[in-house]
Amino acid sequence: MLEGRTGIIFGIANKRSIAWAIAQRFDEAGARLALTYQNERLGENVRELAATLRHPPLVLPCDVTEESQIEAVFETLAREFRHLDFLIHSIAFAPREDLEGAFLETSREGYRIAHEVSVFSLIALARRAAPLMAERGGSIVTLTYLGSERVMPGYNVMGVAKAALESTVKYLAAELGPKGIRVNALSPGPIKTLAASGVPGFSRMLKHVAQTSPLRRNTDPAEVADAALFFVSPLSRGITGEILFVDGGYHIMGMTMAESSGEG
Ligand code: NAD
Ligand code: 0WE
Repeated sequence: MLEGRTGIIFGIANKRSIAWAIAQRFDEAGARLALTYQNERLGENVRELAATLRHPPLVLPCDVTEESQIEAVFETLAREFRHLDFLIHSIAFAPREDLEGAFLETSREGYRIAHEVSVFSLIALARRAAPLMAERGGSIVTLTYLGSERVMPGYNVMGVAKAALESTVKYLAAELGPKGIRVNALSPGPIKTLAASGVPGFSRMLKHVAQTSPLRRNTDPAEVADAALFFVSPLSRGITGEILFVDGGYHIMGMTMAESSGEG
């Protein structure tokens, strides 16, 4: 499905990363890939993972808070790929202190960092990707979470950042649509990744979703990867500015049967 297509994936930290599931799926589908890593500590992991793919990808450093690193990535892409068909943004960060305790105590710096890394980075990357996509069109996909529109205990400033991210998807989609570039978001249910490790109560959250979602199970990263493949393929050619839930239907529920019968 992606034979002859080129794209870049931001946000692989280790084998559990959602971005890694996407990279594997796209590699199987025949894409030519570039993968980026945040720092040299994670670069080691990413190079090892990259070596297991069928088509050897470009592997490049990119801390999205460093303008010079973003520049360098897109200079390499322009030189090596010429055209870019897709970009996957799978990056989020807020300082741990701001995800613990009271939302009311969110720090100015924590708020700034969460939005710079998790939201502004999408604008910065889309700006550089657009000229490389303009010739034959392209697809930009980011990862969001239900905590943008519903209050999830402890998600705090990340919820506010995801609300901004989803709005950013819509403004980018409106502006880039005339160039044939689509912009969409996937919204998975909770998945045990590095970004979820050490989140207090995460195991209970997984259990709750498995017990109450319509499909009665947790989200598999491979399901997110398949939906990402849909968004970068022509099957989704009529869709832009959309937030697609890949959460076993969890987000549609009001009250569950167990709760209404007093079991929950
Ligand atoms: P992950 O920790 O594997 O991925 C997060 C990535 O963000 C890491 O690769 C990390 O290196 C990168 N990152 C953080 N700061 C960066 C910076 N300054 N520059 C460059 N990269 C930076 O965790 P994940 O769960 O795969 O998260 C990927 C995306 O999926 C995030 O946007 C997250 O919000 C979203 N998401 C995760 C879940 C879940 O439950 N795991 C659910 C819904 C959405
Ligand atoms: O977006 C996320 C995780 C985002 C995240 C996680 C961390 C933990 C470690 C961003 N920054 C940090 N900073 C750290 O220092 N998810 C959707 C996964 C997640 O995180 C939660 C969740 C879910 C789901 C935090 C609280 C409640 C639910």
